[in-house]
Amino acid sequence: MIIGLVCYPTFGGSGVVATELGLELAKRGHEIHFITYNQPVRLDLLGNKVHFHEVNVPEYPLFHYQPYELALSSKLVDTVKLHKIEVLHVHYAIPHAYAAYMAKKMLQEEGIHLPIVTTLHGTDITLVGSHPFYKSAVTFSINKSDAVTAVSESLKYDTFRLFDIKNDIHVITNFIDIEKYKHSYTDCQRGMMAPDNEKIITHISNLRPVKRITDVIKIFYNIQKEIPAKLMVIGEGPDKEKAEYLCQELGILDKVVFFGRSNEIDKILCFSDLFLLPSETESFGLAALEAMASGVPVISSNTGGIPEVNINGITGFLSDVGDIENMSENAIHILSDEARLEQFKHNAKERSYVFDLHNIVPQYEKLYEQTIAKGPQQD
Ligand code: GMT
Repeated sequence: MIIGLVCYPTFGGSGVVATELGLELAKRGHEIHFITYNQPVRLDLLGNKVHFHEVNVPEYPLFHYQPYELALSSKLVDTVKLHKIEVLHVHYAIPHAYAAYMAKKMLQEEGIHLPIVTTLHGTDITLVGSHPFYKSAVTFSINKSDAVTAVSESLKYDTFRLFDIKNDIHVITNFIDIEKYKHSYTDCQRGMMAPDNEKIITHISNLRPVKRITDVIKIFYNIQKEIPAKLMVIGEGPDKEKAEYLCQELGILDKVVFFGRSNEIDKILCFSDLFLLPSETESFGLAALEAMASGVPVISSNTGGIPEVNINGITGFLSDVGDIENMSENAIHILSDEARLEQFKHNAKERSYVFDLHNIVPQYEKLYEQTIAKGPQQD
């Protein structure tokens, strides 16, 4: 198939999922066209099966806001015509599903049918999308998509709860490439980060308020009072400074490493003992799954799709959002006994196999085939 993929090209989970999906689809023989405003961060392998088309939005003094949707829908029309794209898969509803529908209508005028698959990722539904400013347009574009997927049962449920949706929603979960995580622990160069007696705790996110980064710091503060430990924080975002100030206030700045954005997530997870994800809401928690695939147990909040990934008492623990004490106790419980820690690490890795891309990517292929086969629908 010739497949167009629209996503955010940043470090966010939805962009990562779209990029890994495109790369795997290309390996499986499909021709992939990424259409977005920058080359996606994990897309370092352009070739005869993987192409990137940049959406440009030139500055113009009259525009207070640059009309990205307009530029995107125009670029979609041109790219679909030029490369004979058979199906367009958009990741994150806002504004991608809306721009895709506009492109579809423009192409229809020229007798070209463009089936659209929309994947809902999280805040496009739970935080941003359901805001009254966007809700009508998001509802419209989900209902106008030829197929809709959500990355967890929880997100599917939230979509029906928050919007008036007439379409089916298929749950196709996020995935990881298990092969990438088959490293041996001796390769990890753990000694560079911490002495052997210290445990390494990790948090990866875009450090936005929804991630509750100050909870991460407070949980770590409680842990290091009981167990020698270091905290690795990976990512950039609006709450980073707040986190740094809190570390200073608590006197633990020397025990916390802020890495910024990193393309070396696998290496950092390789030497981690525990992953913290105390988010306010999380439709899936791809970062937690990546940690588990590296054999790192997860201390998380019991919210959204996280319990579909992290199994309480097996691969880590789940606590109520904001229950720092419970999360700290659970972390200390896992870390304080070597045999127990090893068991949790083993369980986390085993659990991650369920989400291997070889189980998940064929579900997208099947959905594309079905959507193309349906042909144009009455609109
Ligand atoms: O909604 C966001 O935070 C952005 C989005 C992204 O682009 O990173 O994250 C969401 O999509 C990820 C990939 O499907 C999920 O793993 C994250 O759980 C989800 N984030 C939230 O629901 C907060």
